[in-house]
This record gives sequence, structure tokens and C-alpha cells, in this order.
Amino acid sequence: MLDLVALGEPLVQFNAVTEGPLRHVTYFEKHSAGSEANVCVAVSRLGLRSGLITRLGSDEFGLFIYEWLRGQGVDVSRVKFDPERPTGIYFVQRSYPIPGVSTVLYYRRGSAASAMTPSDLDEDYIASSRVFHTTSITMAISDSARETVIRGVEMANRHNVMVSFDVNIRRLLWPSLEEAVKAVEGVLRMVNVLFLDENEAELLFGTREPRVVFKEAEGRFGISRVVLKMGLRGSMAKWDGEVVEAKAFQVPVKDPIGAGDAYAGVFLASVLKGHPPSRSILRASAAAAMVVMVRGDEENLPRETDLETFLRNYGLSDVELR
Ligand code: KDG
Repeated sequence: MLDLVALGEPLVQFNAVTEGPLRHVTYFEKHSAGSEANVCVAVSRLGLRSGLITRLGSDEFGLFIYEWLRGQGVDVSRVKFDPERPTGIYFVQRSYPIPGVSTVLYYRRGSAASAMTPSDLDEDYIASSRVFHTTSITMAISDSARETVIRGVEMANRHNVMVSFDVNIRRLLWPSLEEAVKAVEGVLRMVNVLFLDENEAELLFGTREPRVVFKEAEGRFGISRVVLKMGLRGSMAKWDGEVVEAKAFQVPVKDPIGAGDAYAGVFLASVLKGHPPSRSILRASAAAAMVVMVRGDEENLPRETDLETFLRNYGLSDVELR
């Protein structure tokens, strides 16, 4: 039995070693990334079992991701290789033109993962998990991938597997924001745990006010577990009637990409390990801070002991809750 099964596209990330516009960057560092894969690694680092459903190209980059994920303890038994299409990649430009902000350049159109279809879903595999996690990124990469997300969520619903959905709207991947919102709204009725940031809250619910967001999510879509990320102002969650919040940890930022996945993965893993929502949100916030201190989305995802050490450094240790 797995604790979390995710559906989505892993990508090779080429992260600029130096800051500034990519036209002048000479060296790039290679990392394994992609939102749902990041969540799988976050869960696995904390000692739980995760698995990824996806397609990779039968190429060097596909093998790199496959071996990396396997090395991180992620179950790759449902990863298929496509001999025709390449593994998706993207480049990260750091701190230009806005300091501390990264921008991305995707090369993923026609990728192996974009050719995913519902035939890639193994219902027994999904049914054997405690959580099914995906994002709107996978809904954006192709019509067949979007269909795969919808069928996967339906399967999870059929077997009472908790559906976790990170809104994660990537403007570059959608023809318009209206289309993104429409697609997201199409699955929300089937979602049990919703992660979103303030911009996404504004788009979906017309407000950034946490308590109104919680009320709207519950009233319109029946979602009683909502986690709202508010950047440097921290995060708030409503979890089955209980409202909890956590501050954002101030750390030196090398690359903010991957923070949201660290947050979602560690939040979910913490809940699955029996931590109360108040502790889960704090651990998630800590993990998000740890990840942005380096280039790459997955390298700094913490093990239990490192998460504890980080929290202890802020006087927030509580080991008996582990
Ligand atoms: O959340 C980090 C991801 O956004 C990054 O690794 C790439 O999955 C990715 C995407 O589609 O933007």
C-alpha cells in the first residue's frame, strides 16, 4: 500500500548557475523537477511511500529522472517510457529582472507526458493509496493529459482515496486564464484537499481574504480542507472546521521555484503521519523555506531529523508529535 500516488509530468530543470538574463548565462545545473514529482519526493523523504504515474521519453533525460526518482524511494512501477516523444525540460532564470524572483522557459510541448491518456491509469494502484495528488499543470499540457487527470480523480473518488489538488496555475501553459479557471472548476467538486495561493484565490473565488476563501470553497465545491499560501505573510488552512496558521520563515532565497510542492508534500505527509493541522502547516512552511535556499526543487526537501533541527533553530521543536 502506498501513502500517496501522484499524477503529473516530471521535467529536467536546467537552473542558471549565475543570476541574470539567460542570454548571458553560460552554465546550467541539471535537476530533476516537476510539481507532482516534487511532491512524491517530499513524501518519500519523510519516510512514507509515494508513487508517480507518468510518461517519460526513452532518452537520457527520461532515464535521469527515472533513476533519480527511484533513488529517492519513489515507486516508479507506473512510469512508462515513450519511444517517440522526448522528456520535457525547462530552464530557470534567476533574479532578473526582479531580484529574488525566478522565471521559467519551458521546452515541453509534445513531450512524452503530454501524450498520457487514461489508459496510463491503474485503478487498483490508485485505490491502494491513501492520497491521490495532482495539479492543474497536468491539465494544461494536453487534452489527453487533462482527461487523464479527470479520470484519475474519479477513480480516487470511487475508492474513497483522499484527492489532493494544488491549483498551480501556470500562465504560460494556458491559452487564457479563463480557460485555466474553467478547467480547475471542473474538478473541484471531486477534490478533498485544496492548495492554492492568493492570486489563485482571487481568480477562483474573487477574494484573497482567507476566511472568505474557505467559505467559498466549502459552499461552492464542498471542500472542507483548504490550504491558502500567502507568501511572506505565511499560510492559513481550514481543516474540517479548524482554522490554523503558520508564519513564513525568512531565509536567504536562491530560487523560489519548488516551494509550493515542498509545502504540499510535507503538509500531506505530516497529516498522514498523524500530526495535527497546526503542526502540519508549520512543518510545511519550514520545508518550503528550506527548499528555496538552493537551486533545484528537490535537493533540500527535508528528512525528519533535518526538519526538526530547522524548527528547533526557531524554538519550535516538538519532537514528541512526530
Ligand atoms: O512547482 C515547481 C514546478 O513548477 C517546476 O518544477 C516545474 O512542474 C513544473 C511546472 O510545470 O511549472
